[in-house]
Amino acid sequence: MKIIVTGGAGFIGGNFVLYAVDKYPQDQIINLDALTYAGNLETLKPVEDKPNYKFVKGDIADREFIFNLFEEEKPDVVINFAAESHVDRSITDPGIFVRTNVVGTTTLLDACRTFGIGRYHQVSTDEVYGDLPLDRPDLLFTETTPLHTSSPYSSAKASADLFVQAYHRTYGLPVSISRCSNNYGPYHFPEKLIPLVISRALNDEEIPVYGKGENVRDWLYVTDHCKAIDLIVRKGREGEVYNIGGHNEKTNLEVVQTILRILGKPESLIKYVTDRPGHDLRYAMDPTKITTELGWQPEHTFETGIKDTIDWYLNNKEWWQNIISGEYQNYFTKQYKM
Ligand code: NAD
Ligand code: TDX
Repeated sequence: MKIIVTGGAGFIGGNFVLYAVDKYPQDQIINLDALTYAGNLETLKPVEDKPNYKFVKGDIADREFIFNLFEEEKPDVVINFAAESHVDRSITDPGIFVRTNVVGTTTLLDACRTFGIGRYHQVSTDEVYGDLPLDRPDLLFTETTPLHTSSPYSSAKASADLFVQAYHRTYGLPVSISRCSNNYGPYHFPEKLIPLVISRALNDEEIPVYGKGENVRDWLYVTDHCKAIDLIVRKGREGEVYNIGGHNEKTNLEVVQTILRILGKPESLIKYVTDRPGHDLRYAMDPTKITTELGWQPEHTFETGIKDTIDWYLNNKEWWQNIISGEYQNYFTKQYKM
């Protein structure tokens, strides 16, 4: 089987490529990535010489390039991880989110229609469902929860999901969609909460917490997400949406305090800063469908996953120090004014 993985130089796509190249030596994995600020080929070092792996630099919204690639490679499966993924950046500059997340997705769908495909899989997010109230722990997102987005990021992701479903209904394209909760783990870009806290705490720098730190996220270790996607692509039903999550709800403050405690750093590093505009209060996934239908179960709890993640950042300082020593500093100063 020949699989095009888009966004494979990013956090989740990178973890997926490392997993799939190793697990399926008989498959060909083509990693297609534009190498934006979030793409990093260092992540792929362990597989770069493997015979079943190939990297191609390119933009999923570049129609001519994508059509040429599909004509040449004739992939059996496309798994679309490529996206602009940071909510804060979408608030500053929505346009690129429309281009990559919406136009990029429809370009891939058109190429799949034109050249034929066994399965197109869209990697989506819990954020398409909007948010849940903090005082109703009984409420969870299911696959039938209406789409109700808050940020330019989630609106672009939801729009892409609607196109994927339209291409299934209108053209019969064999698609699937997964919507996962917040991921964490190795190779996570340090603009996102968990790697930002780990990297800054290790440097004894202030940690920005939005608002009162009361917002809740449902955390899943990245390899559990990758295994779920693999299952859906191989065994999931066409035209279906599958929610992915492991029932690991934490307030942001709990997450920050846990990391500081494990690292032996003081809570005085926490700095409460102006809240994110439109900040979603709570995400919580109901993964019953993927659990009962496909037998998926997460292997990590938050407690084991966060320890493994911190160990990874301690043992791979070069990976993240290279990032924060570059253009990232300008982003941080502009975003946080600190
Ligand atoms: P990321 O920002 O770490 O990586 C995105 C990758 O896509 C980068 O390698 C980047 O170079 C590439 N890319 C960006 N624009 C491109 C373009 N036009 N053409 C080709 N490649 C391009 O993102 P991530 O956190 O790994 O997220 C991957 C996917 O998973 C996204 O679709 C995201 O919406 C979804 N998701 C993320 C989370 C999470 O917690 N991070 C949770 C649920 C779903
Ligand atoms: O400096 C910060 N301080 C802070 O309090 C940052 C970067 C975040 N936060 C808060 C905002 C959120 O409530 O922490 C929480 C997590 O923030 P992010 O790491 O930016 O993730 P989130 O906005 O929840 O979105 C993530 O999960 C869903 C991913 O970035 C998305 O790509 C994915 O779809």
